[in-house]
Amino acid sequence: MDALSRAVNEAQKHPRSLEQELSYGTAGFRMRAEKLDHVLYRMGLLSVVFSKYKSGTTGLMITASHNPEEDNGVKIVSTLGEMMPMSWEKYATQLVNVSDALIADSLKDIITTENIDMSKPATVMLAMDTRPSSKALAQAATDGIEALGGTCKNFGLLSTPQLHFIVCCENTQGQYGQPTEEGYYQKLSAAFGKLNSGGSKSKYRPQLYLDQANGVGALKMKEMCKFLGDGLEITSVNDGSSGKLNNQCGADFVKLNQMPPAGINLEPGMRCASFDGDADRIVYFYKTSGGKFCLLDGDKIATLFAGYLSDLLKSSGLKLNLGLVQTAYANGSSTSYITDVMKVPVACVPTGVKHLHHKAEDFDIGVYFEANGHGTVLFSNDAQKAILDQSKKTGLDEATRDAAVKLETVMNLINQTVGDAISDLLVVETILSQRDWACEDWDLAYTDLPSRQLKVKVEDRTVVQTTDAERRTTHPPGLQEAVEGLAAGYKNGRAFVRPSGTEDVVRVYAEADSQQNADQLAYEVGVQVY
Ligand code: NG1
Ligand code: ZN
Repeated sequence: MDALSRAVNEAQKHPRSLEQELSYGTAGFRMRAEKLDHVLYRMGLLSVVFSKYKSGTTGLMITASHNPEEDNGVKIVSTLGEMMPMSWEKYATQLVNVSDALIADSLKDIITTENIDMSKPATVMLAMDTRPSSKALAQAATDGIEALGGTCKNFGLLSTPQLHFIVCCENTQGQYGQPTEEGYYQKLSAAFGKLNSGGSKSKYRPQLYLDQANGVGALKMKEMCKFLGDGLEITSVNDGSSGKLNNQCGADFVKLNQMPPAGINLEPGMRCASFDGDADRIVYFYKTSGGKFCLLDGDKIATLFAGYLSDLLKSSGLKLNLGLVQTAYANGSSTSYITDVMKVPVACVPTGVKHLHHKAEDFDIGVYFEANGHGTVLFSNDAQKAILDQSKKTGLDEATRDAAVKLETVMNLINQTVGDAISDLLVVETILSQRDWACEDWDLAYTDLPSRQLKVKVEDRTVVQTTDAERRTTHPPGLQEAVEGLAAGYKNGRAFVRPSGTEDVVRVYAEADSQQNADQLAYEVGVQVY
């Protein structure tokens, strides 16, 4: 039996019972876990075809990130650890929606269009988060991979960014690191150790309270700590030993509710952070001596990173352009600060890491973050080479060389393949330590405008269509004018509406000069959508 017939045959074990049309969204396919069996089988098939197309090892991650424990999802990772290209999303959508009998036709269509040599070998690296449904879904994916003759390397539980890292290492012959979980800990901990070799501090304390969303990040951070030695003392909260995944905890909960997660009795002087369910997002928070809860979100992390890298660039004598990439959800104060004070170019792109990542590639050093805490830094090949050359150059004065070596080491601490909560945590801690800052010092850069996000359930969210990096709507008629009119009624008022790519809702965002006004504006805009 040829591979395509086997793919159809094996599909009997994973029949498509769902009539609903699915689409490969902001983060792959994501929904209630019980609906996903055939989706995983078919994404197993696609990851093999994609591996043959790329002539390299691809990845398949089973997770629904910050969504409730009952959900699950899948996304395909490309050979350098980046997301599967957007041009392939239509194939994923098509393959998932055809009837069981048409699987071979759908695959043939992709193979012919992309001119794929099916005799090439294919390997897929698979990993999953801690959801109860993940294991069975991993079996469905494995069945798909093997039906098309691919080799499945199942890594079991990993954070999403760990899988991206390992896939990248595998396809770059170890240049990026060793393609194992241990290789990940070794690379990051070695860089962290070099950058944090002691010295007395007056404000920075190497103690962090870490809310791990009861997810896979808890297991992986525990492993990482074994490699870090006593450089950083972490108090684990929501480590999965009793609570439910993402329930009253995690980065999304803290960001949306602007309050500490369950399990942390927040007191002034404590530095805290929250991971999301698959450890690709992180936010920090603390309480002022006056008792106010303060969030240090993705925007604040981005400016911390960009400020530090920009200083290192200046001191190292390197002429590389540094830029920042945000989405419409970035707080208006952050954008003004980056533009007016830091004087760093800033770009705005639609929601979803793939858009941010892509845009960040336009810079020698591109820092990208979503306000919700997903982000990383990309160094172009030329930038990497320039930094390595400078750090090895003889005849430089000590301060210049030191800055170049630091840049090189920070580069090794950053997981460039995708936003990574563990790597980002280690970079934040390094910068705070080197600057000798407490959270309050970091937070001084700018003051967030109060904001509010709302979800509105509508019959058909695709009715809302957007333009200008989702900052304006083009449909339904009149909505944009109404939103602008409402925002104009508030000092510093700004609002926008967009359909979610991961949930069946329309999202409303508003900011204004006071929390009450931001709440009111969000509500008024929400009424327009409803
Ligand atoms: P959607 O549902 O498209 O808004 C959400 C997040 C994104 C991104 C994806 C993937 C917000 C407003 N949106 O997308 O930033 O993280 O999930 O996880 O936070
Ligand atoms: Zn996530």
